[in-house]
Amino acid sequence: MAETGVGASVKRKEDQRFITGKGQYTDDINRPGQTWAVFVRSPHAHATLKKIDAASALASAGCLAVYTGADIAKDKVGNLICGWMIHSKDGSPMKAGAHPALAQGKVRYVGDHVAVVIAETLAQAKDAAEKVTVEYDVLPAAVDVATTQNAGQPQIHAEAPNNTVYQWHLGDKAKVDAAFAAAKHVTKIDLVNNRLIPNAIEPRAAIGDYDSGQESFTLWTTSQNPHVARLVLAAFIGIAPEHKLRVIAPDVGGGFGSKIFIYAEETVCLWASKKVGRPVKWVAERTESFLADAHGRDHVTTAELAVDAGGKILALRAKTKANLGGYLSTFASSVPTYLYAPLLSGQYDIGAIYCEVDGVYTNTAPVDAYRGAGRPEATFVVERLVEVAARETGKDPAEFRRQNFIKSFPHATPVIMTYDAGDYAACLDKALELADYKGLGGRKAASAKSGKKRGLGFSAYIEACGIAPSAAVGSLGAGVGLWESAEVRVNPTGSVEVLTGSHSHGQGHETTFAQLTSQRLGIPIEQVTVVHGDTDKVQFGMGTYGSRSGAVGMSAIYYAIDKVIVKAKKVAGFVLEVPEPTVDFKDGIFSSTATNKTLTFPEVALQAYIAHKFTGAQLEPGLKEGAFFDPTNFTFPSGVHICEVEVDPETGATKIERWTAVDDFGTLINPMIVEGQVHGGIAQGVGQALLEGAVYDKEGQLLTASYMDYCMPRAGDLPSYQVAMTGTPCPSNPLGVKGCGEAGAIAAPAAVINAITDALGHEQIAMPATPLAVWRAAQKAPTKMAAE
Ligand code: MCN
Repeated sequence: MAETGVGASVKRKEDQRFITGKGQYTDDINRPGQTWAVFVRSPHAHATLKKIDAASALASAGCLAVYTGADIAKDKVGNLICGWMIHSKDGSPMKAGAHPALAQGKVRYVGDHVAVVIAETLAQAKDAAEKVTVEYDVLPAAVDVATTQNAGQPQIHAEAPNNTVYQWHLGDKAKVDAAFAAAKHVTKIDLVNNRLIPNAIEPRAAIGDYDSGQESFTLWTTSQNPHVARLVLAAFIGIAPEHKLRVIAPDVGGGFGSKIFIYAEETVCLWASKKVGRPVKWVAERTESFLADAHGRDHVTTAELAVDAGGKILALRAKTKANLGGYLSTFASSVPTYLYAPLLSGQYDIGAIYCEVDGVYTNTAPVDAYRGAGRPEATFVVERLVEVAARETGKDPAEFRRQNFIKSFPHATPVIMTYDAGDYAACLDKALELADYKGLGGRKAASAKSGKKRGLGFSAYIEACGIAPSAAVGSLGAGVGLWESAEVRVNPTGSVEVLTGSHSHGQGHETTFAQLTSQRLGIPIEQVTVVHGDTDKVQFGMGTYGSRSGAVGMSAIYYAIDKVIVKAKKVAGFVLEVPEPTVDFKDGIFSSTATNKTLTFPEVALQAYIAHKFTGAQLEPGLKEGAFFDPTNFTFPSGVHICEVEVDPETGATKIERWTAVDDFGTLINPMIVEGQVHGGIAQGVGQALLEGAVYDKEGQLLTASYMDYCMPRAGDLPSYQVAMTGTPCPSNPLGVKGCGEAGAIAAPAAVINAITDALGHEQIAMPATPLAVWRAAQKAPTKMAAE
């Protein structure tokens, strides 16, 4: 059992079907009588819709219908929602404009949904879509997050004057101002956290299918949280009551946040399937994904750090403008507020923190959570500030960090977080050793001999994940609870189905959840199947994001298993004819001090269903239990990543020579899967730091709408990572698990930029540090640093 239980690097069960082409993705599913949807999208960033003429489209071969915003308004289809209420510092609620699934009156970004064309085949739908004539009155566009609030800028939503959705703040301004006034040294930096476009391997897709006999709908969709999709589509958008709507998210090829949200396309496919009386399928083409998937990041920030004469950090303040795009996506408002500012204490004991965030509309695609969601932005602010402050005050960056680390737990920060457990110095020590920090000087000298510049950058990140507890997020404005549910169904022969409200789309849940279950029930891992992603099978669930499935989802399974064991012991007591309190269960065997007989788990399962050894009055037959788990706190994974680069000042090329990651994810269920999560996260963080960046021109045209223009990291851009773990168990869940799914993406950007600026000798470089940007920066004279 040990080789498949908790702590074992079991190969992923699900990979057999994925690597043999047996996965079932939404695009693999086809329904009898299926039709195809193609969306007519706005070519303008900001325009009034004057007239939509669908006559020639409707006359074209195979075209069945063309629907516009007027049709969904007539059918009273509700608007798409943003489920997190943010209040401005003056107490007023955020100012959000309507977000219809098909544009009404106005379009607000290139790619906005103007009409949907439904035809017999995809080719016919595309042909017909080209024949829809739309008359636009083109308006000037507000595109730049830094200036969209300025007087004279185009107004995107009448409800949000100056394009300002909220002016939010967190922390004690007066205390921070006083600390800055008393500081010996103040470090000030301006940062841009570049806009990213999620690129899951599988583009989004949806099939809406209305069954007139049952008066019910089924939606197959690429979702990370099918129950939340059903709830929103039922309760807010009003497609159908929940019991008449089944949402199935089958195999999903990655999401990274972009598939949390409830988008226009799935809403329209569902609604249209009833109108045309046939299933309606839509599959995004890659350029549609670039244009209309929710983007990530896009902050402009000024940040300052106050330090005393002894090198102690006194205070931090930050002012951020966060781009929310042309409409508020499902969780957009929470990302630059409660997922960002509460992490501005980093791993440091900082007495006072104050952060102001303006959430603003622009004529760009909606911006929402993308791997890390707010926490990479916070880490970038903190770790750039700390690095620059160390350099400016002549301190070794590692020792400056160590001096300011939080050293005892629990620790309440000034920004509403209570860190539960950690050992930051342990991660730093291990990382310094693995990265051969002492040998850096020699390696720098060797690089210099060949005309190259070598630099090393730290990122000592912290994140709050395992996103829950319901009461806490509720008090901060969330519209939903963030617990998780599980059901453990034991079959009469002792095999087990685990139904979970989490959703796996690359994270290996079918393996790690089975590891826990097989170990605790003492049955082979092959006897466990994990079921997820279907609202008709799983009772309810909040889905996967915020690295919550291990800490919250698996904990619900843990407690459901507890209940199964309690019941199974009762069954065993009857079968062994011993008092139930004497029954012990260990490694799959039921025993009792009152008898020398034993029973295996499958034997007890069978007896639970046969029910011959007890009466119905004594015990309910069967063996199936469920649990909802709501933790008492977030989990706080942390770690130290060290990136070492060599920059060629002649070409601007940056080569990552070494990457050391030492992370604390508490108890590890499957170290191999965890390491894989770290690898993937670092790759995304390196992508942000060196290569990726969405670019809109002044008119709001997305210039980076294909892989020709938007550069994803490839294997050759990445080093071989050196990954190690420390482990302080998380006290707020029974497994001691902390989330690992976003850590790499949170840590990496600051490590890369700290390394490049170390190599260049000045701080003047923004992300993405492309060869052109680095070459330009390399032409600037290095700043004389205090340490020199
Ligand atoms: N795990 C473990 N031991 C721990 C912590 C986690 O063995 N101490 C395991 C878990 O059981 C799970 C995996 O590691 O199999 C990731 O767990 P967790 O950190 O809880 O994250 P989630 O499963 O909730 O996944 C969400 C997270 C997020 S928020 C993004 S974004 C992301 C990520 O996972 N998107 C991904 N990793 C991704 N990986 C892939 N392949 N595709 C995505 O879209």
